[in-house]
Amino acid sequence: MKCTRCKAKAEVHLRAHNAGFCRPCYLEYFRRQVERTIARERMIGADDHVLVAVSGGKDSLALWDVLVGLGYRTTGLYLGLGIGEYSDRSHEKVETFAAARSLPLEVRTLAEQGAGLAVPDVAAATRRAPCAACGAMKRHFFDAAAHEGRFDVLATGHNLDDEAARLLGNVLRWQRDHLARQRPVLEPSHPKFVRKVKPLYLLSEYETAVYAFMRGIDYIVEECPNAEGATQLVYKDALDRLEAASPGTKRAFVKEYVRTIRPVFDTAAARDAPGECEACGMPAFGVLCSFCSLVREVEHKRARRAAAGLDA
Ligand code: Q46
Ligand code: ZN
Repeated sequence: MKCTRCKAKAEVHLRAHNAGFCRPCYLEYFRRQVERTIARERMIGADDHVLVAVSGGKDSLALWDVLVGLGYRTTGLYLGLGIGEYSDRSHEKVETFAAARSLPLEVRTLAEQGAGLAVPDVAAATRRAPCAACGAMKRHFFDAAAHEGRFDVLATGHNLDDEAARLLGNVLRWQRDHLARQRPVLEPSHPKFVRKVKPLYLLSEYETAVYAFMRGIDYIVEECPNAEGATQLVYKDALDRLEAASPGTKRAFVKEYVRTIRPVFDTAAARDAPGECEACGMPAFGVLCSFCSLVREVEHKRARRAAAGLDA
């Protein structure tokens, strides 16, 4: 196959776009896609300072790399989740990436926030699925870091496969609140929130993997050990089959949702503006934000175990 742009020998074939690219044209294609998405959705202003949440995986590091290439002012944010060797290795990848490019990086760890706050401990203490506990904690720390550092935008590396799987899950249960909030740009609903954007939401996992490979980005290939049990993978698998039978399905599913269907849910999203968490001061819909509720639950469990003489 030949490169669709320059007719050289193609190195990558994108069935969804019925196109092939040589290496230089692919990198250009990828950057242009991100650039156009940012412009079309008004994600990032020219003077904005962007906090990029990086996990050490291909998507977030590819995103950081593209944003830097497009000339945005960025700082990386790595949150250590305390998930054994996986967290140690992902931390290493992020540090190496930032150091090699002299990019500013902020590192926070759940362990330094208090005893028993690593993801596996919180999941065990609160009997939640690890990803549910992890999701609530990540959201809290990303929001808090963006607010404290006075950033304008928080960018995450969610790709097309993530968004399609999430959309399918929300549609299967008709979760109107979740559907209303599933958008590539989430404007702040409180002064302590910043705009949240997903510039890769129309680029597939395969496309970001190819970009990361071609750019020589050393990312963590292994998945988080908790990902295996996640329902999202079942949805991803179902969507992969649909995509194989009909290339372009995932992109149409997500793109048309955002363009034509999601606005229907705007009224569903119009809930009261959040108040502030009594414990940490970040926006919350109840007395406590969901992170501080989790922390309370963990503390209660620890206190009960200590009282029963189960802990040292
Ligand atoms: S890190 Fe956290 Fe993911 Fe691991 S525990 Fe689940 S949500 S799978 S992106
Ligand atoms: Zn709180």
